[in-house]
Amino acid sequence: QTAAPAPPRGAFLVFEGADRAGKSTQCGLLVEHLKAQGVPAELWRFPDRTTAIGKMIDAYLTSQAEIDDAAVHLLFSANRWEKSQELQRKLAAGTTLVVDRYAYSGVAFTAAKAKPGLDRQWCQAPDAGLPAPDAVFFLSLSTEAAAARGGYGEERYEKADFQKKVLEQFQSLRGPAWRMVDASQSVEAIQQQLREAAGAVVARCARGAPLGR
Ligand code: T5A
Ligand code: NA
Repeated sequence: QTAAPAPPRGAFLVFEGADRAGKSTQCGLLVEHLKAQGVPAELWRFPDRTTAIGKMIDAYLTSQAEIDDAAVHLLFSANRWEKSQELQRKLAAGTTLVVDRYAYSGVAFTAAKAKPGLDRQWCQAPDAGLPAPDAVFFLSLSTEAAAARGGYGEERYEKADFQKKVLEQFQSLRGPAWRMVDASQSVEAIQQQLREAAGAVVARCARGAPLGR
């Protein structure tokens, strides 16, 4: 007996990359393109700073609050869990979600702190069981090129030496769903590649594809 085919659904598209690689720029353009093509699509981001947990994370990132490294790691993960039911409902209803950062940022940024007790395995544990993206578009940009984009901002992690460590962590998180994108190209050239790659994933999910964990 064969299992029933998976029903059609929206695609779960994640964007990752170091700070200033152009994730938010590309996510915004991709959502507008998908909508113009008649594909129901929404822009999401993590951290989602609008929730109670997200407000604590925002205070931490803007240095208005000090939070223990392990505790803030769990808050970032909890921020994904508190959105995961809604995320699955949206996908099941046929909406494609373009998501600016996800659990890979969570692991890479905490593991890059290289603190005892915060190794990669510990960092990955709280996110185990979350919905898995259908594709992870990794915008790849050197720390030097990123810093040249108007310089890093004022937030906690926006320092070149730390960003290098984050990039090393991201490298070791690469999996089969990852698509590496050269983010040193023009905004338009990157967007063109993303539209083609994302279109194929959206079409596959619309034909019915099980959502991973
Ligand atoms: N974090 C996050 C954790 O520690 N744990 C977690 O679990 C999660 C989810 C969140 C911080 O929290 C950390 C990671 C982060 O440090 P955020 O809100 O996602 O940060 O970060 P932002 O500061 O909003 O965004 P980034 O710094 O990551 O920038 P983007 O989105 O990659 O880049 P973007 O699109 O804003 O562009 C940056 C600049 O470059 C220009 C843009 O105009 C802009 O000025 N630009 C280009 N210039 C030339 N060529 C191109 N192709 C360009 N594309 C964009
Ligand atoms: Na951003």
